[in-house]
Formats: sequence, structure tokens, C-alpha cells
Amino acid sequence: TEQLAASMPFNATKPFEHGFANGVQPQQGAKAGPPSRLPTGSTLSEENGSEKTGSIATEGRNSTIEPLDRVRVDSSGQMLTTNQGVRVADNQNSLKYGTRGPALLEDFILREKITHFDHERIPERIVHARGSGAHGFFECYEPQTQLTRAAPFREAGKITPVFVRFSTVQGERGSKDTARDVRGFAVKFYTDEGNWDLVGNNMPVFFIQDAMKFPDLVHAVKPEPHHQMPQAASAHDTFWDFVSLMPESTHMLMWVMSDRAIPRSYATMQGFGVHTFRFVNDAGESVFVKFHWNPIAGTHSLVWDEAVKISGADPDFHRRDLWERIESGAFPEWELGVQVFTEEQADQFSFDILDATKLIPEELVPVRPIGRMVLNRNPDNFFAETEQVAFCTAHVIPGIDFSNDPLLAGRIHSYVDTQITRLGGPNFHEIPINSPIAPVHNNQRDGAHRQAIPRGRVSYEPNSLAGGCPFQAGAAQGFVSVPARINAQDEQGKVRAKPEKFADHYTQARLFFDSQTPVEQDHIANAFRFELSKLTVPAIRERVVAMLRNASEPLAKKVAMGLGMDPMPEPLPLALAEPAAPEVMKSPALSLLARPGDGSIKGRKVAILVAPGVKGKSVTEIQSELVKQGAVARLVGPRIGPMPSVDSDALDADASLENEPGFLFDSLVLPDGADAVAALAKDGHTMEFIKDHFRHCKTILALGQSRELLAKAGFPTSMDKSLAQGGTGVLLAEADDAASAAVAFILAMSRHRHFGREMDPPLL
Ligand code: HDD
Repeated sequence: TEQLAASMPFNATKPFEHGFANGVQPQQGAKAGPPSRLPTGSTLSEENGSEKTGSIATEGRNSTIEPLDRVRVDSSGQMLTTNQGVRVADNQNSLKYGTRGPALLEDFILREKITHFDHERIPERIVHARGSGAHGFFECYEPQTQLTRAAPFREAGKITPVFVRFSTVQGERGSKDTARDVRGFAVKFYTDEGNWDLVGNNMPVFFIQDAMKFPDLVHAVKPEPHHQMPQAASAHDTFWDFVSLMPESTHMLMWVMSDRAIPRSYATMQGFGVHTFRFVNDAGESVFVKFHWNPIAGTHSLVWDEAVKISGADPDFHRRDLWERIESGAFPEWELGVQVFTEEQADQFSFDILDATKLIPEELVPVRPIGRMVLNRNPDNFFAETEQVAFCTAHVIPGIDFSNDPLLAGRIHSYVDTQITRLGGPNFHEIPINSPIAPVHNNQRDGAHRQAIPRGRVSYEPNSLAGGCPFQAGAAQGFVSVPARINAQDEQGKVRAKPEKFADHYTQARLFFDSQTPVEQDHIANAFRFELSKLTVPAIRERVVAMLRNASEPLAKKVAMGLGMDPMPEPLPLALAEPAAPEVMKSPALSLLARPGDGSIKGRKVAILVAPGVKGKSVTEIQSELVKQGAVARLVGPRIGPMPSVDSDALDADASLENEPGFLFDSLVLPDGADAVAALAKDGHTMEFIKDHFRHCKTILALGQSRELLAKAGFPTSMDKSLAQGGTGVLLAEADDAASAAVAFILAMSRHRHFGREMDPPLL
């Protein structure tokens, strides 16, 4: 036996399992893979890294695919098996005693299948349950080593793989995408010095200042506990009750009532790290930093009426948009910008940089782009990747550090903690989507679902038996916290209290509102009106208006009028009678309309209506121009299928007026052709298409005779003149002039909306 043992381990892939380790090199069996890197007779050292935990990521390559390859399963051409790899002969019938007899307990195949099914669900995220994710990369523009030693920012052109998850906050996992809500914007950087999670939102401020209040906020905004309503909505009593008693939420409420809370696409919203973080360079010097993601496609939102309708026709609107953009190659892209400032500067600001309800106006500290992020690959499997990805604010790398923001402090605890319940134990970092590409070596052991097989008998430090490994990296290579000092006057000892500037609850709420364009201000007022009109307790409504009076009297007045509230309640008492004078009274950068983007129409959806008798040549011409520009141009007919054309081959409608309602599109083309126009005029859906496009201020192109449809839908005759000039985003053209019509249409589309024709209440 000894001879045999010395020459041949029992299992070539597990050579040390049977006690023959000493001096025996594993032999290469059929499944042994590359020769083992184990030093003979040793216990454990850096050399022993397994493929799972040990391979060092190659710089400058998108290696997210590589590490995940080991767990990808592709069943094409394969036989069905049990989880033990036993081939299954019959997947239709359970094992019974005779065809009409009882099912047998011994049917391990049935039992395994049902048991696994019974346990398929895991708890959804306590907040941000509804989300969508994608893979991509971050590319550094220039080295930032003067500011930070963080791995992604060390060299121009350096590529770091990322996984990003966007989410809503309030609704459950299956809720609609277009709720009025904050959007999560969480980025996991798989850097070669470990994983860094930048877990942000699409708004740069937050409702509360201290993590102590987070469970209260979430309990207030979630569906009310007695009847579990409303789903994916903040328009209910408990939310407004809570926030109206927390004046620090005023600034965030302005953002949430703005169109930011109903983005057109994940690709057209900004992202923010929210808190003040620190950059730390090789010399250990640190500066403060705020992170901004700015979309290349510009910031574009829905309008409320549209968002409500979309949530019925396509609750997956944002998920689908993200998926389709990536599948079609219109990759969503953002620039990462930083606001960098020193502690000395921070001390001079009129607000406290540790207060997450405050932002730093870009006019005070400019945003400097340092890299770009592109999302270019959809996940293989939603559950394995998007559901199981675990973002944690505690995941930082050398070069990134925290500030003393008390909201951030609570988050550093909360995220790791919540994954333990959600993902079933402390080894969630080993789930493929979470495992770093940097090697992992430590003495943490065991726990539910452990994947790695740590070798050797040493799981403690210091040790001599493993030559001291794994050893401490030291300050030059390892993570070192900034030895930040709290300034002298703050040496108060332990207190449960806030700094004084935190008590200025209204200055930045006013700054935000005053920095919006009139259209955006109207939308904010209307959103307050809508939400508050849903409340059943009038006193809450009044308290909100009383709060708004401190931020903006015109806004408060408008909201009060919309609610039939006259006279207005007295303003709420101020927590800080004389807040410091703000540095800027307006910050144009806070307006959504300030960021039109690159002017492209990539990823935009256009409905081209068709019907039998259509003038097909002009339709095809316009469609192909739109597709050339990266837009999705679909032919929508009274039914799907071929539509005979008077001047070309039949067109193929791949959507119908019924299955793809008009509000799902960004723009509308009405075709020429007498019979087609007559057929469309007979279908009430056509009028809904036109009314919704008109009401939502989208671009409409009417070719030839189809202008009759506009009149039938009730277009105001007063618009005839501006219609002729195309100034309102409604364009008239002749079918034989399709080429120039396409150019004008694309230009008008690139403006996204034509708010000049918006009316409250709507005209159509
Ligand atoms: Fe949070 C999830 C963003 C405050 C506790 N949060 C979560 C996600 C995002 C944010 C994007 C979803 C991540 C994903 O896609 O998986 N949260 C924020 C931002 C905040 C914030 C930008 C304020 C600046 N959060 C916050 C506080 C606490 C939490 C103050 C607790 C003290 N957040 C959580 C959580 C979640 C979470 C309970 C639920 C699921 C998860 O973590 O993984 O731990």
C-alpha cells in the first residue's frame, strides 16, 4: 500500500486528501489541470494559491469574464442530470407503483427537483429590492497618483472591470421601474488591489443626516404595515408624516419631487457617491473628494403622466432599456468626475461637508473628469449576478478612505451585515459575482457554503508552521486608515449630537429650487401637489407646506393653491435662526436641462405608424436614417404583419397599436397614403398615440396627408403657424421630401422634449 501511495494518490485532483501528502507531488490525472504549484511537504504559503483564490489579475484586461468562466454552465448538447451528475432518463413522470398507484418515497429524482425548487427564493434587499445590472469597465484618463494611490486611477488608459446595479428604493423586487423614487447607482470596481464598491444614488444628497434615522425613514416610506400599500410609491401618509417632522429632509424632497426621480433611462441619469470621501496618495497625504457620474447621453427624464402609463404597459421599462441598449451596441457611458478639496477649504464652507443633506455647488468646487465607465455586457443570469451581487460601502481599497459623515458610518456596518441574512452567511464574498480578482489570503475559516478549500493546518497569525504566511502587507502595500484628527474645538468626548451647521435645513433646498428652469420648477410643484393630494390626513399636508415656506415661498404658494389650501399655514420654526450666508445663490449645474448630452439619439425609440395603403418608400427612408443614428425605429400597425404599400414592397409591422402603446416611444412618425391615413383615423389607438406624444412634449413628424390625423386628435388650430415652422417639435413634411424631413426630425428628437407646448392641466 505504501508503495502504491507513494506513486499514485487516490484522486489525482485531490492529492492530499488521503494522507499521502508528504513528499508526494500530485500526479496529472484526467482532470488534474495544470501541474500543482504546491511546494513539497510545505503547509501553506503565497505559492499555494488555488485558481479560485490565487491568480493575480492581469492589468489592463477585462478579466471579469475570466474568473466567472469557471462557474458558467452551458447545457447545449448536454444530457439532463441530477445535481449529483446522474443522468435522468425521464423528466415527465414521477416513480409510481403502477401507472395508477401511489408515488414512491424512493424517487430521489423527484424529491431533489422539488426540494431545490422549494428553496429557490432568497430574501429580497430590504431597500433597493428592484434593480438591474450590467458588466463593463472603467478607463482612467490620466494618472491621479498625486491625489490617490487607488488602483483604478494610477495610469492613463488603465482598465478596471466593473459590475453596476441600478435600482429603485421603495418597491419590492417585482415592482415597476418608473415609480417616483430615488435610483440606486452602485458600482463594484474589481481592482487589482481588491474590490471597491461606490454605492451611490442618482441624487447627490440624502433624506437624513444620521444612520440612526435610517430604519425610521425606510419604515415610513415602505408600503404601510397594516395593509401593505402603496407599492413603489411615496405618495402616502406615513412617508410624508415622517419627512414633515424631519426638516433636514427638505433638500432631498426637492430632488425627489423633481424629474430626477423619473429618469428616461438609467443611461440618462447622473450618479453620485453622496458622502464626502477621502483620496489618499502614496505619501499618505489625504484630500476630500466627492464622486459624480455624468452620462454622455445627457440627463433626460420622463414626465409624470408618461411614467404612470408606462408602469402599466411595461413595468420593466428601465430594465428593458438597459438590456436593449447593451444588446444593440449603444453602450451606456458615463464620465467619472471628482470634486477635490482640502480640510482647510471645507472649514470655510457655509455648510458642513459631513452632512449628507448638503452638496457642494460645482461653482464652488468644479467637477473634474478623471475617467469613463462603459457598460458593454449583459449578465448571463439575473439571479446569479444581479440578485447575488453584494455592494458594501465598507469595501474600499488603498487610496480611498472615509470621512466622518455619520450617515456613512452606519452604512459601513449595514451593508455587510445585511448580506449575511440575504445571502445566507458570511461567505458571500465567495459568490462568483462578488469575489475579487485580487487574490484573497487570510485566516478566516468555515461558515455556511464555504467554497475555497484552504490548505494546511495553520489558520492563525502569528505562526511559524506556515513560515508566517499570510503575512501583513505593511503600510506600503496594505490599507492604512488616514490618521485624521478631529479639529481642536471639537474635542468634546462622546456625544449624541450634531454639529451646528447641520441645523441649516433650508438654504440648499432653496438653492436647488432657484437653480431650476421654470419648466422644472412647475414639475416640482406639480409633484408636491400630486403626492400631498394622496394623503388622508390634512395636518400632514399642512406641515409639508409649512416646511416648504422656509425653503421657497413661491413654491409653497403654488403647492398650497394646487391643494386648495388658503390661507397657508405659518412656516415651521427654524432650527437655526441665522444660517451662514451661502456662497452661491444659484447653481445652473443643478438643472437637468443643463446637460443635454452629446446630442445623439442613440437608444431612442421611434414609432412609425403604418397601415395598408401606406406610402412605404418614405417610411423606409426615414426608418433607415434613424437606425443609422443608433435609434430604434419600429413599424407599428393596426395589427402586426405585412402592410401593403402603394409605392414599394409591403412593410412588415413588428408592433401593433395595441401591444406597444404610444407612450413607450420617444417620438412619432405619421405616414402618408390616403388609405393608410383613413385606416389609422378609424382606430382610437392612433388618437391616443398622438395625444400622448403631444402631451408628453415629444417630437412628432406628420408626412403628407397624415396631418389630418393631428386635427382629428384635437391639435389646437392656434398652433398651425408654429406647426408649419416646426418650432414646437411637431413637424409637417411631404412624403417625397423624406430625406430632409428625416434630418429635421432627428435634430428635433435630439432636443428630447419640447416643453414649450406643455400645459397644466393638459390641453389634450
Ligand atoms: Fe443604502 C442598499 C445607496 C443610505 C443601508 N443603498 C443600497 C443600494 C444603494 C444604496 C444603491 C443598493 C445596492 C445594490 O444595488 O445592491 N444608501 C444608498 C445611499 C445612501 C444610503 C446613496 C445615502 C447616502 N443605506 C443608507 C443608510 C443605511 C443603508 C444610512 C443604513 C444605515 N442600503 C442599506 C442596506 C442595503 C442598502 C440595508 C439593502 C440591500 C443592501 O444594502 O445590500 O444595507
